[in-house]
Amino acid sequence: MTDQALFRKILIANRGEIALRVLRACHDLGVPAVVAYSDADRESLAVQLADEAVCIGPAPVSKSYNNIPAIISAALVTGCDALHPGYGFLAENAYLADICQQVGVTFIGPRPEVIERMGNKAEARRVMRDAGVPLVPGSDGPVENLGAARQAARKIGYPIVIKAVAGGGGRGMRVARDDVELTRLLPVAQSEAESAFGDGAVYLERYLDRPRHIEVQILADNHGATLAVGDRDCSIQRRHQKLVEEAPAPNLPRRTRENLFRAAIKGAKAVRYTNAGTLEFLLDRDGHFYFMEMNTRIQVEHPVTELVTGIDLVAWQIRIAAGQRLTVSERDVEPHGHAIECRITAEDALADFAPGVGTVGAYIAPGGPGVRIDSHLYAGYAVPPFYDSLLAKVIVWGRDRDEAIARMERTLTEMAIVGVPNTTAFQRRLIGDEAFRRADVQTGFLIEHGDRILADLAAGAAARTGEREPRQDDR
Ligand code: MV4
Repeated sequence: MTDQALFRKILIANRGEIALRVLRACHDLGVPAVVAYSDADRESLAVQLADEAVCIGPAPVSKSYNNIPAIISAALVTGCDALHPGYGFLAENAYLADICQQVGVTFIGPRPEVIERMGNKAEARRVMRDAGVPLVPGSDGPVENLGAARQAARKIGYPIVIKAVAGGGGRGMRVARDDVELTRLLPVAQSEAESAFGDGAVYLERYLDRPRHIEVQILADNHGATLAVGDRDCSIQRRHQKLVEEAPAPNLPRRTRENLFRAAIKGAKAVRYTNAGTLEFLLDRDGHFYFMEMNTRIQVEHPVTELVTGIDLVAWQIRIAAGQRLTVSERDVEPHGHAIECRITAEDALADFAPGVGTVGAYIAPGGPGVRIDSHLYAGYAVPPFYDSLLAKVIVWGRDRDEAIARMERTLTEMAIVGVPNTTAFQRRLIGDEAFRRADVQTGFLIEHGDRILADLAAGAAARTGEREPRQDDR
């Protein structure tokens, strides 16, 4: 199977592990790639492994990775005919996708109108509702003032959650249990939304009690084919940052999964979605699921879906953008076994996850059967202080969930990152916790089990400090 006539050259407008992930897909497809980098990333692994690299500006993101003119210029001067935005930064910026179109560079993602529509969370709800996708009961569109909010809240039923129309990912969320709290929190949520997103509009939803976060990966080509590739459980989060993701979602009844996939395909078709995308759902304790939002990019956790389906999602993003037809069908993506991803960040779990920086002294990347490490680390790499704290994604595959957990424990035990505080030991404890083992994964996981996991981690650290050589302490 050859991939002719994909692109002449692709600009990778991102950094860190995802720049490397996209670069690897380009190389697997035989397409040369240019990595756009900031001053702070001159020494990055993606730059070192790229066919070409181009500096797009100083370290602050507003001057480099979020700088649309700099990125468009970089694509044009290097002769790129396509651009991959990765995740974060400008990945869901409809304006970038639009300018790309205007200057003849293919944006590897959905059309600008689709990015725009799904970026407005109230509009996304409306589209999905009209398509017959189940939604959390909520306001029809934004609530304009307190009177409208109180009226909507009474109809929805307390507790309710106030969410930013321009938000997503839980930022700026506020929960109100009654009229009094709503009255107090509505202006707080509005002004927060205004300062965070430049848009103070908010909408209301019924607040579900400790739901699971389940998402469905979609691939859709430019010829009308739409495929639900698989589901992931991403319930284990801390301050709306995902920590652990797995595929397929454990203990999901077959009928529920079928209905989820059907709803996701219906939703994606309703917006004439193209390329890779994800529909996020909440699953309540009665097994009902509700659409929450749609992400119009490749996601951090995409590898767990790749490991259980054998599909290269990033390669498919590129092929689809080049106009190729999806040649995989429902049968090809039947999940095989179980995959788990642990995000390793430069944070000190025992100091309330304080972010850290530093230079990686030594780095031991694990391997062996069923192990995949997506990381831009190397010994001697200086972690810049300007960007997000993701250091590595440790992804394992097993024939079943228990085997995947055992492999994850083994892998995190092998892993060593010296010189930068990191969450490897914390993740090792989390994965080993009995609540995780019995698949008690829901969005209250860390609230319910975090103290025990952290106490266990602290006890382990103290025991080792009392021991011989400080061998594992700074792992
Ligand atoms: C909710 C919810 C309960 N009810 N919406 C947080 C992340 C963002 N994508 C939406 N989030 C939530 N929305 C309603 N109507 C609970 C959360 C939530 C959550 C969701 C997924 C994973 C972890 C979470 C932790 C706290 C709250």
